[in-house]
Amino acid sequence: MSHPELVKVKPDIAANALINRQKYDDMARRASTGPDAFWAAEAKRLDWIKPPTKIKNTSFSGAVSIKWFEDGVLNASANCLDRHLAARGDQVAIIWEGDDPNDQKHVTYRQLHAEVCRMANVLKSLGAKKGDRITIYLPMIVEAAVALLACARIGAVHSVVFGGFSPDSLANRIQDCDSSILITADEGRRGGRKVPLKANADAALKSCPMMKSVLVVRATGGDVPMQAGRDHWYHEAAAQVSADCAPEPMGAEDPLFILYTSGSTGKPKGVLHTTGGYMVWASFTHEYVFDYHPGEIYWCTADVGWVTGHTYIVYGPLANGATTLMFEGIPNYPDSSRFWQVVDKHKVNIFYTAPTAIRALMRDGEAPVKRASRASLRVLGTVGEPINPEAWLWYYRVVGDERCPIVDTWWQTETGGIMITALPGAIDQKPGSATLPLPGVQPVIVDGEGHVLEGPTEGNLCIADSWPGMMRTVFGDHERFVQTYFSTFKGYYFSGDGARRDEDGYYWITGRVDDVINVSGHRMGTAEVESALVAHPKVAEAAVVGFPHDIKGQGIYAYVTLIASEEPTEALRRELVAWVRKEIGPIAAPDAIQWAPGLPKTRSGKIMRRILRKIAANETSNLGDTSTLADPGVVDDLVANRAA
Ligand code: 6R9
Repeated sequence: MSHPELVKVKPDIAANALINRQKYDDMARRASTGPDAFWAAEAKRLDWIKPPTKIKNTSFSGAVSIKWFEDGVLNASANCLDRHLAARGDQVAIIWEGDDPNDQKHVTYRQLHAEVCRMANVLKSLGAKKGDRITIYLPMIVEAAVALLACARIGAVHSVVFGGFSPDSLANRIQDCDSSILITADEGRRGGRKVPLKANADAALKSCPMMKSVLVVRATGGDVPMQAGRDHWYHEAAAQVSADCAPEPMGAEDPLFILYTSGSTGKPKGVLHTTGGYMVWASFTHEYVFDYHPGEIYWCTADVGWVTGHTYIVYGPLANGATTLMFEGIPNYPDSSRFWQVVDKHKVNIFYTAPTAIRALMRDGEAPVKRASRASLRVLGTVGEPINPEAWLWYYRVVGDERCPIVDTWWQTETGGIMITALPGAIDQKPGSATLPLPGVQPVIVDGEGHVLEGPTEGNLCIADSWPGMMRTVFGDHERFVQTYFSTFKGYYFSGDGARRDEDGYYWITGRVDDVINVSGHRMGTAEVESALVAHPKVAEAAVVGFPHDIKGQGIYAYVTLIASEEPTEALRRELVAWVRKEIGPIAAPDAIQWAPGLPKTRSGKIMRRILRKIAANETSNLGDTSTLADPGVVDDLVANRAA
């Protein structure tokens, strides 16, 4: 599908941006020709207890060893808090916007520092020490950020488990990293409903004998049972300790956190990030990608349970002394104008969200957006999946009034931070393309045999050399780290994504390589077909998978959700097949279209294609684990209404 639009950097934005095109080119050159000098200079954005003298010491072959700034000593929480106190102690660090539009809080750097010290002291009183793993299972409340930073302060390794995960998933993650302290809350709030976190935790802990202490934050005031000796109310414990806690000196390569993420096989992997390189990457990318200027209000709508929340709600913005907004709610509660009401209320300058949210809001039309002025907005971002050009253009035109550049940021839990993205003042945008790599990132496209392809091409997206923010290992299983990321293409980090590079060197992520469909020997990105379907005015959302086909090898099976005012008809089905054929070509025409009132999505909004592939293949007797779906009921409907 060709989209001729090129959205050029606006001169006034370039003039005021931290990075213009000339500076970008210069940085990219210096980062590739002299990484040691480049990253030694960038490391100065942090406060080091002992500055590093060794910068890069990494190998992508053999046993794979990644070390950055290895003789440096620092503390992540001191970088997010203490060093800001003199200049901006009374500046708001966190604006918290509750699920209920009447609930809000403003927390200054000084207040946040005191609260983090208190929680750090409480954790110490429970016996926590450097290197211990602490699991965090919290809703989007200020204490979630406090908990991350309190762990970092005492050198404990946090493992955040998204509040929407089931007791079983929580238990598995606690067991895998052998954590002995859990920080949770009575309940969470989302979209006017309550999430029974403490009850889930109690259920999980039945199979976690290693768990010694549970710290419970009182969030809703709901009545929850407390187990004597094990469970402690946070507010009671915090009242007993001081608001001073010296930050633990940490080696740059000491672990900062573990975050579990799913791969195509096996149980979730504990992605391990360490302190120095991750913090440099978080600060570097947050400042430059969002063109963050002091005093601006920055809002990332992710949940702190995902890597986006770690890097772009907590560590990146706070390392940079920013004001970061934390939102407890959802995009359509109380109604689908909520995001834009919050933007106006708190005068948000930089807004970062997911394509799935944009597409959902698109369904409700422009009116809810136009009810807010959005005059404060300056930069818009997306993350999490490929954004189809239609959603991109809607975001650009309707939300940003064609005023705000869009940064489509490609990255992964494993990469620690953003890797490929436009920069607001430097890189012309193309709707649907993540555009160009950040300085220090060396993407390569590799064919199935591991040959690096040059020029305009398409293949497997790999990274040729290490960058400071990358994961260091899979917790407790370095061999799995090597196998998963470095064995498919020797000497390269393999992302698991496919990508196309165009004649301008721009990257277009085509989706997970495991989702590529091979139709009669032609490779087809599921994202491409979905993008075409979603471009149809009657289609709200679409998910496409391959299914076994006698003649073509694989056929294309499309699940289509129509906009609210449309009814599924045979005529419309034929119209959509013809539409895709026209948009991409005959090989992309779906073999089957199933009307789907809803798609099976994880709570982070990712479509669970594994299930869609099984339904498409008529293997419905064993759909596997559906417990992490936001709404498992969706699956029954899809099974019952398979397209013949
Ligand atoms: C940050 C995050 C990583 C996977 C990644 C890719 C997809 C993320 C994207 C994107 C296209 C973007 N992805 N950002 N695809 N364009 N801008 O989402 O981490 O949850 O680990 O997911 O998400 O497929 O491999 P994570």
